Amino acid sequence: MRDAAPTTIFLKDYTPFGYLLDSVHLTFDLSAHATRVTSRIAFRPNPDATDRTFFLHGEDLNLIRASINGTEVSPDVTGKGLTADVPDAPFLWEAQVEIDPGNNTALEGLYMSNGMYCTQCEAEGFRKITYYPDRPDVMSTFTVRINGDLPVLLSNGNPSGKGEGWAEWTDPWPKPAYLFALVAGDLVAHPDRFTTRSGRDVALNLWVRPGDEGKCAFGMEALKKSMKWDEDVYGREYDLDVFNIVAVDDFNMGAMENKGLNIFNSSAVLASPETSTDANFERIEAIIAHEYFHNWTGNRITCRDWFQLCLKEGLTVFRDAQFTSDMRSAPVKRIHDAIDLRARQFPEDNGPLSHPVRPESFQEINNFYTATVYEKGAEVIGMLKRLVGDEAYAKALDLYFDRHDGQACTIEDWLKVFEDTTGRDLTQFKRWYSQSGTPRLTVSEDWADGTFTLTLKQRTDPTPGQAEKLPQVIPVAVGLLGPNGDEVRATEVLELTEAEQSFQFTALATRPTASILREFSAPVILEHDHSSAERAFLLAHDTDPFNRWQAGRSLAQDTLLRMILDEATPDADYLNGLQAVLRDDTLDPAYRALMLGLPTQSELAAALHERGHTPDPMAIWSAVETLRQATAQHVQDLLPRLHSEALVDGPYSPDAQQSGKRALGSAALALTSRLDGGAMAATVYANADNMTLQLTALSYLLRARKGEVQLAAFYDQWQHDRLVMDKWFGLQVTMAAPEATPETAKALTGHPDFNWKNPNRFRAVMGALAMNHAGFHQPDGAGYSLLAGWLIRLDPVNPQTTARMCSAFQTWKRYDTGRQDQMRTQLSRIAETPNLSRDTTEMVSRILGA
Ligand code: 0A1
Ligand code: ZN
Repeated sequence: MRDAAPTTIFLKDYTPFGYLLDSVHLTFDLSAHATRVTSRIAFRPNPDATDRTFFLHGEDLNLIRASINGTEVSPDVTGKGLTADVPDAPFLWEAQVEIDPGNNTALEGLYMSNGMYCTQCEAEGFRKITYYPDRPDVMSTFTVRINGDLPVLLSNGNPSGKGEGWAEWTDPWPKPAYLFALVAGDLVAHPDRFTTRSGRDVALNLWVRPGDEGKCAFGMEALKKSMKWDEDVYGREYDLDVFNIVAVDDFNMGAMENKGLNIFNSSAVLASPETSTDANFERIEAIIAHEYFHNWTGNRITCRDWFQLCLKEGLTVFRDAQFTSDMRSAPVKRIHDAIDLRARQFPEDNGPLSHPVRPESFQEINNFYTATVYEKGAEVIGMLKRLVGDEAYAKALDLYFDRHDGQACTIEDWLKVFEDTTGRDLTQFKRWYSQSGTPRLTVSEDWADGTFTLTLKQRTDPTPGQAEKLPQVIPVAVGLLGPNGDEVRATEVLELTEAEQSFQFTALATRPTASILREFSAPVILEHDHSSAERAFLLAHDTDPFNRWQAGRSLAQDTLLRMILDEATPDADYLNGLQAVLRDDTLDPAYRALMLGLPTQSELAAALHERGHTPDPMAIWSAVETLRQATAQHVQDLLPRLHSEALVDGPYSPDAQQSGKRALGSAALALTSRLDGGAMAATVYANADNMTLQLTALSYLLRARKGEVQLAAFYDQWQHDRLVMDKWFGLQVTMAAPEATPETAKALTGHPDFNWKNPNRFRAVMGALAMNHAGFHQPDGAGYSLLAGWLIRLDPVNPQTTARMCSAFQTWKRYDTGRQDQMRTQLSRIAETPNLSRDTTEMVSRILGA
């Protein structure tokens, strides 16, 4: 229910909890609508705290009884928790509450999914399970007894007893409540084992619903690789006798790192070649790694408070990115990450939802699991590593694990280990954590007497709550190329610390071409007005694979902007440069496939807006279509060769090499379909023996406005498989013509399989609608009102997913007044809905700038 006045929580107000917890015992008597949770908690006064108020969080709980040292008490209970008078000495708190997991559609706390009990406690879900100091700096060991007549009963830690209808689990590692988990259901295990480097034999299990056993092998392999990698690269070993992963169909996010019992959205763990695409496999490998790596960065060392969320998330994303680079291709991973950052984090950081990597206030913490905290948080760590060097980074991490194991920490603790290791003062670097907005880096060049001068300027536009910005420390990796493409200066890292700074390169024979921000060394917007010829030169010669790709991307963006603004025709430098790259079969197929990508339509809208133009989504869409058509014609002769290079020998494998070939094949098929009206795509579809091929072929058929027969056949073939059906729903909206997009999405919401209470299915349709730029922004506002109507309907059922999806409107001020008015109307319609959740209220009011 909506609070009368939503309260804002501030970082500066942090105070420790008045009590320490020596142990927690929980007993669950499971029942769909009347689960009893009995807690026994040993408290003692915290000598480091001044405030001894005994307040326990609790929401949607029915308190049955409570006692202190065996004497019944009657605490003051509100909708937020309870307070009680307690002794000024150690005491035992006992309480029993009743909860209703069967009606918990918000998927936070204890809830049910297909008859299975499961939990989600991050960030503040444990308070929906029992009364507790539900904050990450309160840590304790847990013993959990589960009574229930289901075959599989799981919780954190190691099993410590079981019998008919019950099981007990003991977690020896003190943890905050957000890492608590319980699962009970009719599940089957995909078992395996792992021996740690110091000889601990760990039983691994991936628990799934009967019928999903065939989709476990890949996830399990990814887990074992992650365990080994964390030992090899970070020296971190696993610390329990069992590691359980459970797949659940109803889940708000990707997955959750609960100690010893990770819970995964089934879309983030279940995979088979027939049902999953290469991209699904890659994502699963990364998420398994991410959750596993949290065991050290998040669980053994956790966050003092939720403002420090980036302490665990930025670092863990950085670690999972390193893992993916090691398992697959480092340049390809870096390019993917840059694409993702620009698509998701830049719009956030340059709009009404902009916030620092470490926010300073919030109303609902669930709204801060953002691209800024996660992805920009990881970029900040990458910059730190680049600035101090690999060796110092490794030493600092060893010190971090040594010094802070078992603690709940802050960003100050994190930076201090780097200061202590390197002697560097990180005061200015710390602005990356407090200052929001994407810095813009402008470059100007000068050449005289064998000296090449680069002048770098930085500026960050004002963001909500931050009018004035100070210069940040920006590591700018630069290399110089000679006229025939040789590297005349290898990559070096320039440290930009001032608003403006010049760097000189002397003793050069001829004027070089500068390759700036190599490897995307900082999460900034680079404004370097290179000519088309210079970009084409870098596209042909840059020795840094990231910047070579970037040169092509910039050429593409330049030509698209000219096509949109000046009705120019596609640029020959771009088309010829691309052709040369495609022809170069020494280049990794995955890399060549990336070269064929274009900036997203939303990115183009942002670029137009930044240049003072009002983006017209339909004009952007047609420019992209025209450029695609021109590209297809221009590289037509090369397509047969690309198709044959993309052929894969032997059985399907989702590894980097094969999936790179398929990515190139798919990019070539996209172009071919523009020339043959989908004939080849129809053949590929008919012969496809894996989901990657099946889905790409189907998508190009749909784009060619063919494929109705295949779409129906696909439904018949996969109707039984919920994850594949999510693809079926999403693809139709993604591939619809702009004018038909809202209607297509609307029709799908009437489909009997549109189970809108399932977050994956809801996102399949509504997420695809929001992502179809020209379709969502149809001038009649049909996309806006459709999405808003569904968000209003979902809010009382699942506030978290509703609030996250409001971000579809975050760019509303970029567009023309007609569209702005329509979006404002829809946002106000949401805002004015009676009893709107705290989550959605906060999001909508931030987006409106209220
Ligand atoms: N910590 C998890 C993500 C996660 C966050 C919040 C959730 O519910 C509000 C669920 C999962 C991770 O980083 O993987
Ligand atoms: Zn995480």
